[in-house]
Amino acid sequence: MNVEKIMNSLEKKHPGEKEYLQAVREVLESIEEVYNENPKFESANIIERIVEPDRVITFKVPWVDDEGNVKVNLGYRVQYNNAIGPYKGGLRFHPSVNLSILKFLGFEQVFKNALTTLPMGGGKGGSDFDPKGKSAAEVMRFCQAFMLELWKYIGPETDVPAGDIGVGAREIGYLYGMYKKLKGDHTGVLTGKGANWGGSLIRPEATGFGGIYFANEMLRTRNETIAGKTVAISGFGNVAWGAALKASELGAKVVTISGPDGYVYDPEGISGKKVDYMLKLRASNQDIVKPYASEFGGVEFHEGKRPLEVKVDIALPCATQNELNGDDARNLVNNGVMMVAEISNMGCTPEAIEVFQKSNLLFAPGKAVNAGGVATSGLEMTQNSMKMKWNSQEVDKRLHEIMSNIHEQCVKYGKKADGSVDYVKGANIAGFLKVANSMVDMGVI
Ligand code: 2IT
Repeated sequence: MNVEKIMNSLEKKHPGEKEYLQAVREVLESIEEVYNENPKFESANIIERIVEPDRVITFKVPWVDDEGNVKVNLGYRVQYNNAIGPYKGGLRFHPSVNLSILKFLGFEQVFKNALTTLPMGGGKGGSDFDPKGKSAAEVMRFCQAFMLELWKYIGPETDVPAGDIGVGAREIGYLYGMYKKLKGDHTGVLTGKGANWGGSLIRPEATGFGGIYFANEMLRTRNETIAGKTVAISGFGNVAWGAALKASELGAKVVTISGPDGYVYDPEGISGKKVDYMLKLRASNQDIVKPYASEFGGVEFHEGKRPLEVKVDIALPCATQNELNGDDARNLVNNGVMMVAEISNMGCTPEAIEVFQKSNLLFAPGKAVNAGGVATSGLEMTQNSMKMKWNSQEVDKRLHEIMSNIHEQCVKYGKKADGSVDYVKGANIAGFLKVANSMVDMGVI
């Protein structure tokens, strides 16, 4: 395999798809060695097959706003790879959504899902719909219109969507309701469902909880734990909430959360009712964190700034792709940060990752750290097909085991000569081998 040659040809085929090209390059650079050691991959041309999605479905979504205006958004589903199970991955509703972003997310999802130990292929979808400021009725009408098209392409053994940025329990409810009406059966075709109608306990918390379990495993390699550490979290949505909840429960002090408007610095630590308040912030649909500062005393709000400038022991990006750049990384390193774990998908730029890897700190990528979310979606699928429901201890125990297993896989494939772990390489190789070997087994299809 010649990484530059493949990248050149992809850049020609998919000009301007920068997030997609970034995600592919990272994986190819990690797996080059194992790929070249296994001639069966080259003879099956796995590389050209794995970098392209199986198919991309795009559609228009017309809907009517509260004033009676007819609006049109774009809808997508990228069915990336189903070698090890049905396509599985979230839906993102955000004005930034485009094909490049969904292809990068789908590509990441393929390897992430392989790491979870569960039988799930990779996919992703969404829309450029902006939920900010929309009424509940508008969100419902949009979700219904979106599903009116999407339902033809999904199913419990075909493709199982879930939430991502802008798609939470409420949106999954509206999407599921429409699917059920159109299809006429009550199957587990979406995950992240409500607890009363097929959803798994712990699914809302799972991405953040899993991220903290993984972070603790990383710290354990240095005989440390998260207890007593100061933590900067970016974002304030579902993922940031779960991470803040578990980190504070385990005795860490979470000092920041952030939104598009800036970040709050709470030196007392964000725990208890302050973590609960994050849910209110989210539910207000305003996409801002400033109200936190007026709700609680002794808090600073830094308008237009990002929380990575704060001196902390641990940084957990929990917002969106490329939110942490080279300057942020140098800042964190100069401030003596000991660990950066991406809980957002591809939260760090390649330059930031390079800075981290050159210093002696612990760094791990989103596809390993945040896999607890989709893993618990997998556990929801298991419960749905058994027509059973596990209690939260059962789900949490399995989530814990899965995160430890992912950590072990990263160590197995990412251990360096000096004993430290390259988690980027470890996660990419472990995920790749599982998917690539399955593709080889199944022939050229
Ligand atoms: O990025 C992710 O892994 C998710 N948004 C969760 C996907 C899922 O199917 O639960």
